[in-house]
Amino acid sequence: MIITVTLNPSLDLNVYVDKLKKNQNNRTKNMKYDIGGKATHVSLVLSALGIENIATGIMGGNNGKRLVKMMEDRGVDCDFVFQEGDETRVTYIIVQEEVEGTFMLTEPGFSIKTETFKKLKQKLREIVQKDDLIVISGGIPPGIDIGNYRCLLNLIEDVGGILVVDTSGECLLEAVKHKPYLIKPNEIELRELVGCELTDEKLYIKELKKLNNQGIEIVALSLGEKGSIISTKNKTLRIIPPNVVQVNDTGCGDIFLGGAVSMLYQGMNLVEAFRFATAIATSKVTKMGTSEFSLKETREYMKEVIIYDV
Ligand code: TA6
Repeated sequence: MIITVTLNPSLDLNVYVDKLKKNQNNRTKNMKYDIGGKATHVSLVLSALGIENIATGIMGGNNGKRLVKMMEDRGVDCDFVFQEGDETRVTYIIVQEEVEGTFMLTEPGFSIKTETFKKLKQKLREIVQKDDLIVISGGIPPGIDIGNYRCLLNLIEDVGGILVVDTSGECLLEAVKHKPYLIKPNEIELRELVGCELTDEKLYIKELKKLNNQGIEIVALSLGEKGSIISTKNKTLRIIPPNVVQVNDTGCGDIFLGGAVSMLYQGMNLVEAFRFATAIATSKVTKMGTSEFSLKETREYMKEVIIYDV
C-alpha cells in the first residue's frame, strides 16, 4: 500500500490573464479551482493508474471538503483529519496566456492544534503497515514545528513504513537524517540543503552521491524544464524531457514524483520509472490546471524522453 501525507494541503485557484500589466486593471479571462499539489498529486497519479493508495493529512472547513470531493471524484481514497473551525488555505496561481511562466501566491495555512496532530499520528499508526510506501510532501503548517515533523518521521519508521520525502528547508535537513528511500529536491532546495552555490551539473552529482552514501537510495534532482538527474549509489542518469509549450508549470514536480513512485512501486527499473515520471510531468505542464495530466499523452511523450548514463 502507498499512503500519501500532505500536512498543509491547498485548494488552488488558477487565474488566467493575457499578460500581467503593472499598475493596471488586469482583467481575468478565466478562473479555475484545482487540487493543490504535494502528496495529493502523487495520489492522483496512483489512482489514475489503479494503484491502491490512501491520501491523508490535515484539512479544514468547506475548502477542505471541496478539495476532498475533487480528489474522490478522481478516484482517490481520502482519509484526512479535519480541524473544526479552520479553512484549508487557497493558493493563487496567475497563469499568463501570452507568455510562459506563472506567479504563485501561497498562504501559510491555518495553525494545527495539538489535538489535531495527535489524531493524525494515531491515524498513521492505524493505517501504516510494514513496507508500505509513505510519501510525505510539502512544508509544515503553523502549529507544527520541526520536532513534531521529526516525531512523524520516527513514527512512520517505527511502524515499518518506507519514506519518500519531497520537502525543503529545515524539513529536508531533518528528513535526510532518516535515510528515506527517495527524495526529490529541486535546485534551490539542494543548494539550501548542502549550504553552497552549485555552479554546474558535476557539482550537483557530487552532492547527490554524498546523499546516496548517507543512505538515501534514490535522489531525484528536478531541474524544471531542463529535466532531472537521478542518482543512486551505482548509477547516475541525466534525463531530458520533450520540448513542449509550457502552459502551467505548477504541480509538475509533484506529478513527476507521483509518476516515479507509481512505477518504482510496481517494480520498474530506475530508467523506466523516471522515463514515465518525466513523460507524465511533461503532459502536466501543457495543461491549464495544477493537477491535470493525460496518460495517453504520457505514453506518447515516453518515446521522446532522452535518458543517458552520466
Ligand atoms: O507544488 C505545487 C503546489 O502544491 C501547488 O499546487 C500549490 O498548492 C503550492 O505548491 C503550495 O505550495 P506550498 O509550498 O505552500 O505547500
